[in-house]
Amino acid sequence: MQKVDDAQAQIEFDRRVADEQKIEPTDWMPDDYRKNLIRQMSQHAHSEVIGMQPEGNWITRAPSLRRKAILLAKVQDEGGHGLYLYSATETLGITRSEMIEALQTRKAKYASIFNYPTLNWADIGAVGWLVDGAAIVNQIALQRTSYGPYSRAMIRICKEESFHQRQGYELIYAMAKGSPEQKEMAQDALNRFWWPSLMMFGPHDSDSAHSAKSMQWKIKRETNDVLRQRFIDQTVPQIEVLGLEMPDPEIKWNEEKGQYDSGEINWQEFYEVINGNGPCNHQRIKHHLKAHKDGEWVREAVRAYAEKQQAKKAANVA
Ligand code: FAQ
Repeated sequence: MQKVDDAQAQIEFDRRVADEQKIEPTDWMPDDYRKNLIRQMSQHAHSEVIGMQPEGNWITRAPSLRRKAILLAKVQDEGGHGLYLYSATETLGITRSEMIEALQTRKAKYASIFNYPTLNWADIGAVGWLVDGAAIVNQIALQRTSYGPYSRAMIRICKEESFHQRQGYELIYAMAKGSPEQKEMAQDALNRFWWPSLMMFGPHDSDSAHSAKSMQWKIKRETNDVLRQRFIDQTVPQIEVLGLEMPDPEIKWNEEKGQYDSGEINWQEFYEVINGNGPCNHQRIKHHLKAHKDGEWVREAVRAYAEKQQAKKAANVA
């Protein structure tokens, strides 16, 4: 009997996905759809939270009050994105603490880019311009994802990410048009962040384990390679405006395709980083563990307050 119900529910689910209707938390969904969403959304949330570290590192060293205020606001936004995304993922039946445990025990991944260091102030411009720029290209597509809470979170997040991208570009522009030393720093930041930014889109479509299913279920709306190419095509003219050299000598306009050709990513480096062996993987998790431990008193206070409120409510009822 259960089987027949599931078969009918599956037909209804497929019809709604085909019709561009959103799937909501209380709707029936295939187990693998739920699992895949939990994997992608929780990893996305972890990326936002771990992503605060490379920039947070520069808040105390920002060169002016204006830059410090902008950076503080941006890093705070990233924390907020993590919180929306953890909440949206909880609607699928997993708890926040289960997700955090998966991150801290390295069962769950987070975006490879955050395992690279931010060595100087120009890197903060490169993070906003390139990393947020790449994140937006991916997240605009995800505004149309089939899961309602994820799609709605993406709409809000994209609005904030465009401020992040603009502030990064404005920062790198000031450096690229500044003194020869500043221009050199901007070029160096571009050279170091270019390839890791391209890696954010994931492996080539032919090597992407989850893409086929995720595209069928409309969890993902465009493939890794399509989004990566879109990012290259929109960023190359920005490099030209900055007057910087291309970070990849193979970048060349292809008239026939109407897009830029470019060199091949070092996939060995990508897999090293996502498997825990990038330059900062150890440092990022160590820092997260410490911050989590330091915050235990806050969680304890919240629990104690909730218990007190509960007891008050029970006493009033009695
Ligand atoms: N890093 O089969 P696929 C941001 C893993 S937010 C690490 O192609 P999928 C904001 C993948 O998880 C940035 N791991 O996977 C900000 C899978 O491993 P698994 C985060 C990666 O899911 C800015 C395996 O490789 N954005 O930056 C990466 O279909 C500045 C096979 O790959 C999102 O998370 C990678 N780059 O496609 C914050 C967007 N690529 O799970 C602070 C949502 C692949 O089986 C400062 N996510 N892997 O162990 C997505 O769109 C997708 O998950 C992809 C990967 C496109 C990232």
